[in-house]
Amino acid sequence: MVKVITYGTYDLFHYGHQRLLERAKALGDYLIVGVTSDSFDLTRGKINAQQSLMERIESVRATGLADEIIVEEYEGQKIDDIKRYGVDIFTVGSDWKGKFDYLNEYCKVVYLDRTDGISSSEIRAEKWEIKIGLVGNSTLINKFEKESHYVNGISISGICTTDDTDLLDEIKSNYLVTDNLTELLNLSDAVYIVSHPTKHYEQVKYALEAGKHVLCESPIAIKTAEFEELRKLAEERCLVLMDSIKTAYSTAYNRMLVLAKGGKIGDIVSVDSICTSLSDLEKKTKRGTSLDEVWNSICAWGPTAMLPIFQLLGKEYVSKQITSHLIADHFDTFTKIAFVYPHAVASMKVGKGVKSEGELIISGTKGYIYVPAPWWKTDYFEVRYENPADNKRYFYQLDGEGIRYEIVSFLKAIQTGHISSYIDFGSSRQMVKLIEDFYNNNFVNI
Ligand code: C2G
Repeated sequence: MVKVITYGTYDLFHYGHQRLLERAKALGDYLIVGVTSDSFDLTRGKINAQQSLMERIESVRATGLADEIIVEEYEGQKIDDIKRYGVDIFTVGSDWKGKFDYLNEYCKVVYLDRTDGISSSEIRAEKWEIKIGLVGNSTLINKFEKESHYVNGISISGICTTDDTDLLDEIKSNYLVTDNLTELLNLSDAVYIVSHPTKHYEQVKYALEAGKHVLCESPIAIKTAEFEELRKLAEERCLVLMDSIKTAYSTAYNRMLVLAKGGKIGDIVSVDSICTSLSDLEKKTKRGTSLDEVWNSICAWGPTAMLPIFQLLGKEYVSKQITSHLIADHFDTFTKIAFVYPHAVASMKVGKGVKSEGELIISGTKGYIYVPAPWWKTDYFEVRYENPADNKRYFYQLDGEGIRYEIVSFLKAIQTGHISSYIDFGSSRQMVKLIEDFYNNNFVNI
């Protein structure tokens, strides 16, 4: 019996896949199809398969061509599979020509001609091409544009900015750059807003009223009443309004949450997060930018620093104290918030004019999780115990600081109508609430 094996994602199963499987089957008597898992696809750069692993397996099963279906989960699995199943022929489409020659050592390798004119990427792009306009004066616009190329099904419609100093030249020359939001909205299905937080409410509202989906750099507003109003407006109009915090989409961060919640360190008793950066404030001060145009510490870092606290301990803290250091009477170069929960405590320290070790520590009754600086864009963390021999280290690839996964989530939310944000509304609301407290002078000034 000649055993044949082939692998693929098989997203939005199409004629090209069908033909490949038919010819693969014809090469022998028994066909094994390896369908890639979502996490394996992530590590090989395929980030926006539309269908779940189960749906993709079901498409392959429905062809009736596969005698056996397996899941491909890790780099190097092909060799293990070939040995384990006694495979005679490995086959794949000609778009991979040469890439799998190394398998010749274990079995025969056959590249089958790829079917022209059809691909999952094109189907995704055709079905869902979403035009996103970028709004604001931040360098995050450059990052967002760069990351957008990794996600198919979206294009950038232009940039609305009142100060293009930080905008890359190639972006200025390739896209419409305007200071007129209406002009940009007319060309867009959705917007990413990263303007100064004091402008968010007005711009988010304007975009939603124009029927556009919104991804807004957190905080969405600086008053809870405004946040609630925007949320209601989005709901009424069936539009997506998503809070943007890239860390929420980092693989290491999410695995860390699961381990912490799963009891790996026992009961969680304390969460301590620190986020600081000096360069933005320094650069803008030198340039003479008004402080009113610069993100202060609580807005720039507050939502990121609060994220693990709310996601691990919930939003129902018993008390909190905000302490800030101000310059020019209103701009916090440093803020600390101490929280007390019924059975735990938490603290966050954020700074735009104060530097510290940007680490995250989650303390539990059996051990602790240590995420080294800069924890908000880490690919690595450790679970540590009293006996160092029990310590475990975890690595996960982080591409594009999480931004590209965030874009995928936003896109999926638009396409499916289901919010697939990793940040729940309760957390977003609580972030706004604390920022509102700060603006209402509910803090100790040091
Ligand atoms: N294919 C094809 N013609 C097309 C599109 C795809 O013959 N128009 C083939 C591919 O070459 C591959 C199979 O169909 O053999 C599955 O394609 P994908 O779902 O795109 O999976 P891919 O990323 O190519 O995965 O490690 C190698 C893989 O797992 C192959």
